[in-house]
Amino acid sequence: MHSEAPFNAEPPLDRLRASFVTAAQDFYVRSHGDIPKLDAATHRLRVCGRVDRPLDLSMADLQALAPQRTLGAVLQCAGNRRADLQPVKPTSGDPWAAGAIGYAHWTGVALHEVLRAAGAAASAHVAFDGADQVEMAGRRFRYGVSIGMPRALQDDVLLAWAMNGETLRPEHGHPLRVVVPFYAGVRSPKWLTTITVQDHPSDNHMQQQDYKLLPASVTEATVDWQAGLTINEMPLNAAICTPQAQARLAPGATTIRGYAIAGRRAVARVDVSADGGGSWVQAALRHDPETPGAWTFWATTLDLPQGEHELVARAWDEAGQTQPACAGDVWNFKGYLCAAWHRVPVSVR
Ligand SMILES: Nc1nc2c(c(=O)[nH]1)N[C@H]1C(S)=C(S)[C@@H](COP(=O)(O)O)O[C@H]1N2
Ligand SMILES: [Mo]
Repeated sequence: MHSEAPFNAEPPLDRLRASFVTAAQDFYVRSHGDIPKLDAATHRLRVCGRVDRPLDLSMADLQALAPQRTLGAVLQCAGNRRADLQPVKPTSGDPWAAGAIGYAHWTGVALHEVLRAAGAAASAHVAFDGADQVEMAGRRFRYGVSIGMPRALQDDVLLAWAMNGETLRPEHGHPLRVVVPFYAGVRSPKWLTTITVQDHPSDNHMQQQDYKLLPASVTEATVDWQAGLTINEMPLNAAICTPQAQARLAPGATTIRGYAIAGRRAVARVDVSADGGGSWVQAALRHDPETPGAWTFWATTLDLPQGEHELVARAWDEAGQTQPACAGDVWNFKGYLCAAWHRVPVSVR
């Protein structure tokens, strides 16, 4: 647990790696304010802005509006693996290890069906509001973000009420959340109350002044948020889940296990090193070819002699791209998108 209020927690990595589908109770929670207590029986979803027919829907109305669909998708915080950046230089934000990620089956209706029912104009952006109040930068406001209309119209963007076949838990957005596969978790608002079709991105602090990628030279004091890259698609990444950092192992065969993710491309290869990247072996991969939004699990067994070792993992995607070697290459003061080689020191004796 990183903090109790707001509630922020991630599972131990061995537990995360134990199941291809992450159980709801093991799924990381990232919240910016208090978890609102909402009642599905009285909850309303408003669809407004540049639409011909503004909607004010109960959960039952929403469920009757379009066919229900279930899809598998990874959700990942842009701050996943931030802890690996902090030894380079401190950053703001909680020191997430590699557990601010999970894979679940989400059930709901496609956002584009709701936009069509409302007669959404050919506007550029779709903004979302959550029911939670966030306190940031000395202000108190409702959580809000937006995505571009082209992404909003794709089939895989869901308004979801269930996770792994069960009603959403309060901490994961009960009774309704957005799921935008491949995008950073921040664009998948929980406790959804309002969808606004508009010609500009959300002017909410969350969209304008947070979750942006800035160069290493920029600090909290000098930041020009408009110059930052809005974090949407998540980069190629891989993490070692077992053994865990600082593990003491017996000499001999040790199985190294982890996950890898390549966004819309497939993970083509995962290399594992027991000598800090001096030499590599290729791990066996487990994909779900039916589900582009799923992650890849990988494993390999290495013979580790006595001594101190730095285990390293790096993934390659179908385009032959791989990850940067050092956390220092990707450091930024907000601590986002740490996709450097994952390095795990272990001692064998
Ligand atoms: N309303 C609301 N939605 C939110 C957040 C939030 O604080 N409030 N946090 C976002 C962030 S940064 C992430 S990473 C994901 C986390 O989803 P989870 O807690 O279900 O894992 O929710 C996103 N949606
Ligand atoms: Mo996040």
